[in-house]
Order: sequence, then structure tokens, then C-alpha cells
Amino acid sequence: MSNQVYQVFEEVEFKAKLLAQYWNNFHIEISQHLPETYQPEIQELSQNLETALNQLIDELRHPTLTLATTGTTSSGKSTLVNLLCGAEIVPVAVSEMSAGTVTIEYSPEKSLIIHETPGALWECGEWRGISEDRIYQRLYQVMISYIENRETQPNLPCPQSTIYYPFRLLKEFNLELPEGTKVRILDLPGLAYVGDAGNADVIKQCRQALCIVTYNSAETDSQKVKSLLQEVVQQVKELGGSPARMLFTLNRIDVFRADRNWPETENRFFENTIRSIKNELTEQLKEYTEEIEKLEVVKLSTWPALLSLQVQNHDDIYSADACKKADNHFNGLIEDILEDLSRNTQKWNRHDRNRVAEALWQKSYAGEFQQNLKDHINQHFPQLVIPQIIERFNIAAGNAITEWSTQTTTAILKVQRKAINRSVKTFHTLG
Ligand SMILES: Nc1nc2c(ncn2[C@@H]2O[C@H](COP(=O)(O)OP(=O)(O)OP(=O)(O)O)[C@@H](O)[C@H]2O)c(=O)[nH]1
Ligand SMILES: [Mg+2]
Repeated sequence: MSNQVYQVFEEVEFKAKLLAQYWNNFHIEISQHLPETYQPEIQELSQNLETALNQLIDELRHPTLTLATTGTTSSGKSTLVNLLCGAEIVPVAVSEMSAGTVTIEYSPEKSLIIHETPGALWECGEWRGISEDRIYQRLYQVMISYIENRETQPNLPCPQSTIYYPFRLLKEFNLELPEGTKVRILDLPGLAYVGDAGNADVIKQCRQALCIVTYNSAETDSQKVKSLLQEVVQQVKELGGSPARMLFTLNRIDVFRADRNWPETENRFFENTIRSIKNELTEQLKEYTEEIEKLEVVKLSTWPALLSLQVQNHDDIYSADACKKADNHFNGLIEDILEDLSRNTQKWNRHDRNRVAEALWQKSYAGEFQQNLKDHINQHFPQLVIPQIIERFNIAAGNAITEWSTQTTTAILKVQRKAINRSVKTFHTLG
């Protein structure tokens, strides 16, 4: 992390301390013009400011970087979260799957918490030292239970879960983060369900996150593509249109491999979709035209990228299972290599598997995606973590102090102006 970034953090801390100093001088000064009865109020404001200042300093020294996958239903958000984690821990399915928010906090020890929510129809609790597979299965049961019951119980709060996991985003991306930074990943439901009961804070969480907006490239129905775009625009609107907080991925881009005219069809789709996204956004958010032009869009195929990691797993059974899936679903990405390999994936040796893994990684654009994400985080780190720290500070004390100071000063000035007017009048009468 560059010196410049440290300077930004130090500057915010310095300004907040300066504000506290101004307040100290101000309230001592203004107390002379106020009756004693104001003292408890002033004391309370000072106390709150001190607590908020300590909190701000602590948060600046231990900032939290949040990454959230957002986008339309079945666009591959959860698969992407699994890719960032390097393991299959959040449930994935062909049709709508995710329900509620799953927060993944970095920790060397693995554990799962399914939080108690009112009327929960599923098992809540905490499981420590849990395996990847058990995390997946438990979350799967919870989500299915929610999805099956929400029709008949529209007010059923959606499930909220937290996973503690040593994810690869932190272990292997070589992010240049300041010491003490916490990183967490959020797996969110499809945009259409963001309004579900209990999901209201999803949008709030997105505002504080770097959103990886996933777009389903496999959707070809023009009507659906249109509504997909609308949903994405809505999402960007909610986020305030800031490009620092968004990275667009055209996911499931592997579908174009089946085309006779690949890569021409893929490139055309890529260019056209970027244009449509930007046009639609500019149309609806004219005030952000300049920022929208700077929006980053990358190609990706998350599932084969994840399979590439799984194929390289040291556990032979796990790796063999991934080889089978790669052979079944992504023939088009590994066809050159398949010519040299046995039809029976069980017989692939480590060298064969490494070749397959390499091809999957390369053809899914995973390397480019990873580099892009890394650059984006390194480039925008202060904007990604500082605004919410300042907002919390303002809510806790900053706003109240500013308001109180303005109101009190105005009131005192009013009283003084009246007194002056009275003196002037008296002066005139005397005259
Ligand atoms: N071909 C292909 N399929 C993918 C890719 N990524 C995900 N999928 C498949 O797309 C389907 C949806 O994936 P999910 O990760 O569950 O999508 P999601 O956006 O989390 O879905 P919801 O949370 O239910 O909105 C699954 O069947 C995945 O296996 C990809 O890159 N290529
Ligand atoms: Mg999902």
C-alpha cells in the first residue's frame, strides 16, 4: 500500500481531531454566553464526540473492506463467491437458490452461524470446525426451507448467516491492504428478491461494499435481457452510481464457445453489452455521465474457473469429481486437451489434470478477472472504506455538534442583535 494511501487515512484522522479541538474551544467560549442549564447538554455532546472520535480512529486503523456480489437471479453470484473463497461453501443451483445474506468473514478457523431470526423455520445455531460440505448442506437446507415457505408466509424474515473461513481472496490475491484491514464477502440474493422482508439492509450493505455486479451472458431472450438491464440500472441507482464501488462482470461468457463464429460472436456480445449498459445508465443517470464512461466491465466464466481450482485439489476424490464436471459441462473449453486424454476421467493423472486446470483457468478469463479486481481494490481502497467510517462518525456525533453549534450561535446572535437594536433605539431617543 502506497504512502499516499496512508496519508489519506492520516488526514481524515487529523481532521476529525481538529474538529474535536474546535469544539472544545467553541464550547468553552460559547458557555460564557449561555446560562448554566446548558451545561448537561454540552457535556453530553462532548462525551458523544469523544466516543465517536475514538471509534473513528479505531476504524481508520482497522478498516473493513466489503465485497458483495449483486446482480440478477442465477447470474452466478454464489459461484463467484465460491471462487473468491476457493471452495464450494455457498449454495448454487440452476434456478433461484440464494435467500437472505450470507456474510463470509476471514478466519483461519472454519465455522458457521445461522442467526436466530423471528419465526425461523430452520435450525439456527453455531457450528465450529465444520467442513466445507457441511457448511454448504446446512445453508442449502435453510434456503430451501425459506423459499418454500415465503409464499404462504410473506412476512417470514429471510435467513441471515455468517461463515468464518480462510478464503483465498485474502490468502492468494496479494492485495496490498494496510495492516489491520478486515475483509469480508457478502453473497446476496438476486436483485428481484432484495425487497424481501428482512432484506432491507441488503441495499445498505451494498452501499458500503465494492459490488461485483454479475450479468448473465447466457440470457438471450431479448425481453429478459431488457428487464435484466433495467434491474442492473436500478441497482446502480441505489448505489449512487459511483464507479469506485462497482465492477461489472459479464458472467457465463463460456456459452459463446458453442458458436461456430466464436470468438467473433463473443466479442460482439461483449462490445454491445457494454454499450447497452452504459447507454441505459447514462439515459437514467445523466448526472453521472462521466463516471459511467469509466465503469469497468470484464468477461468471466465463474464455474469453470472454480472447477480449475478444484481439479488441482490435493484430495484425489475431490479432484476426480471436478474433472468429471469439467468433462461433462465444459468440453468446449478443453477439447484440444481431451483428444490426448482417456475418456475415463478417473484415469487422468496429475499432469493431465494440471493441463485441464490451466485451460479452464485461461479460457474462463479468471486470471484477467482476478487482476482487474486486485487493481480495482488497490486503486480505490480509500474510497471503498473511508466514506462509511465518516458517515458513522457524523451520525454518532458530528451532525449533532454541527447542528447544535449553528442553532446556538444563531440564537445568541439574535439576542445580541436585539440588544444592539435596543441600544441603538435608546441612543436615538437620547439624541
Ligand atoms: N456455464 C456456466 N454456468 C455457470 C457459470 N457460473 C455459474 N453457472 C451456473 O449458473 C447457475 C446459477 O449459479 P448461481 O451461482 O447459483 O447463481 P446466483 O446468481 O447465485 O443465483 P441466485 O442466488 O439464486 O440468484 C448454476 O447452475 C451454476 O452452475 C459459468 O460461468 N458458466
Ligand atoms: Mg446465489
